[in-house]
Amino acid sequence: MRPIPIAALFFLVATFQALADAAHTHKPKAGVYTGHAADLGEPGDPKARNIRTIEIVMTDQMRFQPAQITITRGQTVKLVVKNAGETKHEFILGTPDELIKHAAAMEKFPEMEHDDPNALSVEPGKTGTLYWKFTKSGVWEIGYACLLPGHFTAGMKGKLAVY
Ligand SMILES: [Cu+2]
Repeated sequence: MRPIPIAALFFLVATFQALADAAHTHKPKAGVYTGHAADLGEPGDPKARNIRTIEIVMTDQMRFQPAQITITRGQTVKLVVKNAGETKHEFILGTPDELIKHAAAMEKFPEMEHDDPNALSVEPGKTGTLYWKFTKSGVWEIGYACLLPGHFTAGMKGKLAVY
């Protein structure tokens, strides 16, 4: 058996660390939100004025309804996410890059729980609520997703546009 080159080991450790960081660290500094989904804005204040409510339904067909949402930049949104299925689903906000990396991590560590301001884990028949302030404009082909193993690859994702 050939020894594994040390450089490859460093690469593996660095990759794992990057995944772990992407998945679960928050480094707030000087009041600027730098946690999950920071490229989409920041956690919303439930007491903000002019909150827009958007209802999203999750199904066992591995779909979000609607599968696309459009938001005005600067708007604080109350996302009311109902699980209409008979299995658990998640609603996680993020950029395509973040969500794809995170989905890969979830395949390896299916028991990973999400307790983050950009994420909801919703039991069957229940409804979860998440407040988010969309401070950055852009169009993300994947802006929210369910990252439970198999769900993301089955198409459980939605498009996000902020103008
Ligand atoms: Cu799901």
